[in-house]
Amino acid sequence: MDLLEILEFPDPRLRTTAKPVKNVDGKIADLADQMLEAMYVAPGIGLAATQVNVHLELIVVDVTEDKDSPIVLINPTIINTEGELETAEGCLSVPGFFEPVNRAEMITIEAINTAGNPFTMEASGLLAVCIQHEMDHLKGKLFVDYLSSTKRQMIRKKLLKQQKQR
Ligand code: K2U
Ligand code: ZN
Repeated sequence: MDLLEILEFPDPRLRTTAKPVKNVDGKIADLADQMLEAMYVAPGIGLAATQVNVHLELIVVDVTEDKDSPIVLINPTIINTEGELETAEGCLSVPGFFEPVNRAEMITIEAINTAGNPFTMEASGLLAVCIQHEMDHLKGKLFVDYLSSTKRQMIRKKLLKQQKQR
């Protein structure tokens, strides 16, 4: 099966608010597998369904060096945050740009796994940053929204120019 296509800023579809997954079935599990494949190939360490133009609350992450620890989060909610951490963030939907963004250093998340079972997990450091970044995607939010309008417009203009040259 072909790789899922990743939408690029300023595609308006990236601004769509995802809907909760009502029924965790084989189709959702297959979509998660396809998203993991697209993420590893990109390469990236996270991907939200919004980025592949599927507007459901589903994200996949794998921040490990060996790329052998995928986490699938369905209908994720953050129930606790602690601390603050600034990291240079990139995004597969904003290729070639990395800018500092402040996020919570530690988060506690409730979600559902692909077996349909609810679970709670804690994440800190890069994993916490990645999950918060992906959860922003589900709200139609991009890391460029944390930048000045001047910087965001500069990135928008450069990406539009690149897209037109394809
Ligand atoms: O949502 C995405 O586009 C995936 C991001 C996730 C991410 C962004 C910022 C900070 C951590 C994770 C991509 O993986 S960005 C590319 C990348 C690759 C390796 C390490 C960090 C960022
Ligand atoms: Zn992103």
